[in-house]
Amino acid sequence: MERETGLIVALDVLEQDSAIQISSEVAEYVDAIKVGYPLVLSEGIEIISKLADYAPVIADFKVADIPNTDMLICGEVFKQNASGVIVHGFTGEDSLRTCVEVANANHGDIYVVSEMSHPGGERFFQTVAEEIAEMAKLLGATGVVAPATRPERLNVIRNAIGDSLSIISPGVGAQGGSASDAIAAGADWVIVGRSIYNSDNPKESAEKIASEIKPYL
Ligand code: NUP
Repeated sequence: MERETGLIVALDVLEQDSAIQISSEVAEYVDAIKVGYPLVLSEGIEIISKLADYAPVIADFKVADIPNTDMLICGEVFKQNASGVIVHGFTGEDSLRTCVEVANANHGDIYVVSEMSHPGGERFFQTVAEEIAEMAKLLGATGVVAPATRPERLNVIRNAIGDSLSIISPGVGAQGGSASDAIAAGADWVIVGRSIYNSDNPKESAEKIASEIKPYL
C-alpha cells in the first residue's frame, strides 16, 4: 500500500449504498478502505471487490484459526481483490506463516494484531504484544496493528519491530486517540471509522484528519 495521506477509513456501516457513497466521497483522502464483519456479514463478501474500485481494501477478519482454516479464509478474501487481511498472531507461528504464504501467493499484505486499542486490550494483549510483533517481523508479515489509544505502547511496539514493518493504528476519534499523536509515536497509518462515517460530512472529516497528520508523515 502506498502512503500518500496516512489515513485508512474503517467502513463499519451496514449498507452497501452507504459504503459506496462514503468511499467515493473520501477516496482522495485515504490510502485504503478497511472493512470487517459488520459490512461483509450484512452485504456479502463481494462488497470487497466493489469497494476495491475506490481504494485498496483491507479485510479486517482478525483471522485466528488452525493453519488449514486460515489458508481457506485468506484465500477467499484475496479472491475478492482485497489488498490485505488483518489476522491475529496469538494462534502461533504455523497459523501466521500460512497466512503470510497465502498473501505472498496473491501479492497481498498481512497485518497482525499486536495489542488491541480498547480498554480490555490491556489485560491479555499487553503481556504478549511485543512478542507477537516480533513474530510478525520474523515471518515476513507486512505490518502490525497497534493502538492509537496508547501512543506510548504504540511506540514500544515500533521499537520492538524497527522500521521494516508498517504499523496501522486504530483508536483515533471515537475511542479517544489522536491521529497526529499516533503517527508521531510511530504509526504509518491511522485507521478511522466512526469519526468519518458517522459525521455529517464524511469527506470534510477525512480531509481534516489527513491534513492534521500530513506534517507528521
Ligand atoms: O485493536 C483494534 N482496535 C480497533 O478499533 C483492532 C481493530 N481492528 N480495530 C478496528 O478499527 C475496529 O474493529 C473498527 O473497525 C476500527 C476502529 O473504528 P472506530 O473506533 O474509529 O469507529
